[in-house]
Amino acid sequence: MKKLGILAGVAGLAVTTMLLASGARSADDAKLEQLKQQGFARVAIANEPPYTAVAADGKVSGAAPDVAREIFKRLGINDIVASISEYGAMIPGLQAGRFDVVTAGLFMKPERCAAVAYSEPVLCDAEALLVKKGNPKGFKSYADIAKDTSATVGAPGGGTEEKLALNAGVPRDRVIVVPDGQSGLKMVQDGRIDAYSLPVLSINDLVKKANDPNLEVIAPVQGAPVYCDGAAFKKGDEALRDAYDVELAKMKKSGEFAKIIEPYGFSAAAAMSTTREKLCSAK
Ligand code: 6CS
Repeated sequence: MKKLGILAGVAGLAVTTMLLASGARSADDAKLEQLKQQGFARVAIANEPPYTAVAADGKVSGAAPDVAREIFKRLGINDIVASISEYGAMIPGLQAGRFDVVTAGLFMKPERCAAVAYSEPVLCDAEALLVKKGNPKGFKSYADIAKDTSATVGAPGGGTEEKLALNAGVPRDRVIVVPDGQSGLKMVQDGRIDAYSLPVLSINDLVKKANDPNLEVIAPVQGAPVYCDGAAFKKGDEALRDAYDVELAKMKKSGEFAKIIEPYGFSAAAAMSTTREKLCSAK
């Protein structure tokens, strides 16, 4: 056993030597140095405006990637390359090394905080329900949907709204996994689901673009908390996350953070009024 220990020690020394030779101040900075050499950070997004959006020409925008792009530039990483992922697949993809960071409006919740290394808060929002005009079933909360044994609600797979509906008592077979906003909108329009749930700004963006007078937005969903996301890094990449937080704090202080997110409808004050610690310990 002693021999194995000596071998591991020698290997570790070799890796650290190589990293320090590459310019990393310590083994901790290895990820930052790796991304600098890579020239871009691989980000996971959902393509859910205004959080994240991919145009027909492939251009990535949205409040979350725009903040990330600016911060990574300040860290010497010139660009971001985005992959679209279902919310439920983002954390496993991050842990498997498919992405370097999730910048998608992935809301901070204790179970997620245990699985990733979140930055400080970036985008905050309440929850909403998209229903037919007149809200025929009178939904104000997920509990209302649970009580109506014929009611169905659509939500992103592995997303917060799916969890909120299930926790409110909506049976699994009445919580319909919907792949994206356009599908959710169509399913409500066609009467295939009674409600579609996303954060308020996402639902409002869908409704504005749909221009359909037969739709109504119930917001905020009663009893659902206001959530905030952060950039989500892999456990072990805390040095990179900390470097990201230093730049995020500077941008919050200078007003540049507000300049990026507020045109999308987000409140800089909301993100600055809370912390990762509070959000990750919320009951
Ligand atoms: O964090 C989540 O799970 C939720 N966040 C956004 C921005 N949209 C839906 C998703 O369920």
